[in-house]
Amino acid sequence: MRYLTAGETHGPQLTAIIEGFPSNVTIDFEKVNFQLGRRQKGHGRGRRMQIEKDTANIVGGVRHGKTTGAPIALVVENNDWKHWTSVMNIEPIEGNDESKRRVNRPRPGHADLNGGLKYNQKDLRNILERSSARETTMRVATGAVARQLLEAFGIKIAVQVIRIGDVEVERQDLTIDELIRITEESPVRVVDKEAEARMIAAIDAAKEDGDTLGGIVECIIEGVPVGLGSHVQWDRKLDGRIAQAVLSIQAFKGCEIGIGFEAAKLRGSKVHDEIMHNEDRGFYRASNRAGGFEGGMTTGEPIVVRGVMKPISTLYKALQSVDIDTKEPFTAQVERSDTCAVPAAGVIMENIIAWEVANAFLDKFGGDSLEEIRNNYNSYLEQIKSY
Ligand code: EPS
Repeated sequence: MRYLTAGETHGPQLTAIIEGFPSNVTIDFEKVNFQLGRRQKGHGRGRRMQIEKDTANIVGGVRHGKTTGAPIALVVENNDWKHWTSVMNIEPIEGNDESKRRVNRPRPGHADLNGGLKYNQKDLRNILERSSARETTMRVATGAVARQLLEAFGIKIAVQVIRIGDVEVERQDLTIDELIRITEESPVRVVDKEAEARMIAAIDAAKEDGDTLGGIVECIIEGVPVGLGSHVQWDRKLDGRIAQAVLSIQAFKGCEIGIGFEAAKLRGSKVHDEIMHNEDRGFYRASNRAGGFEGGMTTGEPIVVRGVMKPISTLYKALQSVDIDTKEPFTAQVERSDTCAVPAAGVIMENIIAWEVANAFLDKFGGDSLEEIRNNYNSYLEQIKSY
């Protein structure tokens, strides 16, 4: 299974095509739109989110509510397009730099300068329009389709923000259902009310100063069977695939699985999870510091992944840059943006991980239809039971 996305942040629409999705999976359109709505939320978002009301239009591959096995085509319209029809016109237009909203002062931390040099573009708008995190809309939409396959097998996914700037949440012992319910009600997607208030204050203070804030998000997936991914080849290791997907999210700079970087400080006896067995559960681990992976394969314990998002690089208090025409020092061009998109980034990470897990699920259980996959899945569970 694979997908591609296309479209610019201020263009008419965003598009995605999913190839290789099995047939007979019920697709609930509201669930796709629910995920898109979650991605738009969060304290710290800018004015653009008041313009957009993202809803996906499925224009291929689904008939009478079920997938047919054909490529699934998804489209999300940009409401903001109506303000950009001339600037983003596909036909040549007359006008000066100002009317074309040409960008010639690259913003540090963005793709602007590298992209301009690489693609030989003297208007950096041609880079920023595609590098914009607006593209994550389609990554959430494709993940929201893929997670409906996982849901058919009882797999549950949750995400929580665990840090924004220097504010960290106090950990609580919650079930995945409680985690989903509580974070959904929080404007910064946390379970700790005290940290929530401090995070909101930190975002407001950064906004006041024309600055931005990053953070850490944590995703948990429960109900995944043992043996997704494989140790036999580097690009079949599912933890590695997840890390690649996480680091491909705009502004993500780090990814940890399980206790992650903490493992460097501890002895092996405090890192590895002891193996247990009982009649009910079969094989299981006494702890889950490995975050659900050993040898690039799922252990059957919950998958735990953290991602680090850097502060958004579009600053109202612009940083030092160089004009690409004159080569003179200038402050970077100021573009409208968000102060903090960490809560939204959590939703993005959750859905892109859902995609990776669904992909590994299909690698393992194969099949072109849901029925064929279910047969393979059930017979594998039988095999595991009698191992
Ligand atoms: C973004 C800049 C802002 C964000 C955008 C990502 O957009 P604009 O330039 O139109 O104000 O709002 O995020 C989204 C539009 C979105 O849907 O998440 C950027 O430069 O990456």
